[in-house]
Amino acid sequence: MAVTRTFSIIKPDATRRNLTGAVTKMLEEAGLRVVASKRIRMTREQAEGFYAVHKERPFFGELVEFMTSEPVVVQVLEGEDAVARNRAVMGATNPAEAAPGTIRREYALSIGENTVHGSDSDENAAIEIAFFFKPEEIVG
Ligand code: FUP
Repeated sequence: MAVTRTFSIIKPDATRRNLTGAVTKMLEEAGLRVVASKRIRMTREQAEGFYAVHKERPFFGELVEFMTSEPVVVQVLEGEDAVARNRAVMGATNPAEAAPGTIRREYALSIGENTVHGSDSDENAAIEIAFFFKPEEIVG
């Protein structure tokens, strides 16, 4: 297994409840290192661009509204097999299906307000990291 990077978002339902530290602690305990992090208020253009793959889905409008409703924390995470490691600690998209000990089981409110985003492949991780970070902002 190689050390790789993935992209994470701590979503508005978590920043609103002051859970940035609690979520980050679970990421760190899962063996991931935060090598870049910034708190931003996502613009509509950023949210629509980031989630363009879901444009035709019925929940797209709600998703964009939610992601722009409060600040988010965008992060680059590094670790052994980072994409899979992060997906494992995140848990299933729907918190009702998320395994015990996962972030979504612990903190997510619903399938929409589900606390964290994590890239689903190395290819998408690279695209998503470049969407929010300049290379010099990532310090491994
Ligand atoms: P995930 O990779 O687990 O974040 O899940 P998806 O890429 O399938 O979905 C991305 C985001 O769309 C979810 F985090 C929340 C939102 N979504 C809904 O609001 N309703 C759905 O039925 C599915 C996804």
